Amino acid sequence: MSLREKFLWGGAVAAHQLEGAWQAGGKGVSVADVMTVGGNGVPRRITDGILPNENYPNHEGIDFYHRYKEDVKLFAELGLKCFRTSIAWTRIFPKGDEVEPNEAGLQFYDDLFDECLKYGITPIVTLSHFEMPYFLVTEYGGWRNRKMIDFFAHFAEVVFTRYKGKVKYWMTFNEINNQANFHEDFAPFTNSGLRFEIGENREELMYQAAHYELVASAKAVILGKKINPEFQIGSMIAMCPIYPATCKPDDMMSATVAMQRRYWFSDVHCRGHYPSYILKYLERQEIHLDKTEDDVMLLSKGKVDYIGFSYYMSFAIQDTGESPAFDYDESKDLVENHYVKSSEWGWQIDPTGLRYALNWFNERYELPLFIVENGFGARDEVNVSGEINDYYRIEYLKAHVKEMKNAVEYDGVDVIGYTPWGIIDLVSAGTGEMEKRYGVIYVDKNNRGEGTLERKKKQSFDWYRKVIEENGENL
Ligand code: BGP
Repeated sequence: MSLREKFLWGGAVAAHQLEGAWQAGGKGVSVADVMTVGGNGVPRRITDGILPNENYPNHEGIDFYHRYKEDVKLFAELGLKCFRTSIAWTRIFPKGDEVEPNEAGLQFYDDLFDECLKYGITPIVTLSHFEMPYFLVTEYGGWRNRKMIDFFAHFAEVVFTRYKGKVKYWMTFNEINNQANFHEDFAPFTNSGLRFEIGENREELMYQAAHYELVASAKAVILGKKINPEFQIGSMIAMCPIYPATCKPDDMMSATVAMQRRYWFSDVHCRGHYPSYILKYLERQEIHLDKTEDDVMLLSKGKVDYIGFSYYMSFAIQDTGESPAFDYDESKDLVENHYVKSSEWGWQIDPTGLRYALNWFNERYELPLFIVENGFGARDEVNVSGEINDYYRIEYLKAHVKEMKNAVEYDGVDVIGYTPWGIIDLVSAGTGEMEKRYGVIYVDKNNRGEGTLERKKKQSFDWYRKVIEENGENL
């Protein structure tokens, strides 16, 4: 058995990481426009609106807003069947709580989707990819506030209605489960717009915000199906499988618990209710969620059609004995896996883990799976002949595509498509820098914001073009 005939080979990006034009066409300020720049292990934070420097990376991005025609043409040359992007909420609702949408913002995505469709490229759209209107953070406290559910549902309804004839595949929240790692600053600040006060119970807030987001996601699924029953609306989960560091039974159990703590989000998305182990955990932690009967009903009715997920790396865990039984502490218990290599940013490279992840989802939910992010972040060099020989990226992608095929051919997993991350170089979400590159298309711009923004094909461009042309047959 080989890949589906109409397998969706594509590329993925997110609005705030490449569009730039942060104030064009009536766009409002999003959290992504006012975050600190990280790098060197420093997490990014939402500021009080004060920006770190005038070359703030997301403000210009790679200027995709003005150059999308040139870029979509390159995607067509690459042979992409689909293109995953997100809609910047602030282009449609600059503040987030308005009733009437901003027409110029809606028109931009109409034009972008038309341009893709012109070349037979299917748009795949995420509603909330690590951003939200900054006004909703300052005025309402972000997703700590139940009102977000209605603001988000209204946003979803408006874009579903507008693009119902152009977009079929949707995802609600990018990497919704990333916030499970609430000890760190970056993840909770992005989709959720949470700014923690000193002394606040971060964990409690995370679970509450996540609950509202899950209800909002379910509500969007229900609305979307009414607007167009053909819609396929998926979840988007950050999947980094957590292995036991050894076969010691307590390591094994720690890995099971760690997986539960990170991946219960997909249980709610796919099964329509909270799993028992999270309910027990919340009880033990004395976390009482604001969860109404209506919420429970919405969750049960708004189940997703497919599971979109990102896969970059795997983790390993050992039982340190320090964390209370079955309440593992991610910051203490994760360890390095000596069987795999790491990228410069410490991301553990593990292609087999992709097959493992595909099987994990398949066994658990038996839903179609869509690998909507996978890729290798590196500092690419342009050589004296002006070429970019990113053989390491080809090696990474090839190994992962092979494992994806193994999951399809040997394990019978239903995979809809594969969209490598950052198909064109863009601003890194984790660091805010340009020089952690993923693209098969290079963009001339450095961390200081200097460069011509010229696009150049890397060696991986031709490699990926051939993979698509042959539907992954000869890797
Ligand atoms: C995922 C995000 C993307 C993206 C990618 C790579 O978590 O969905 O937005 O940026 O990771 O991460 P980074 O940019 O930090 O290298």
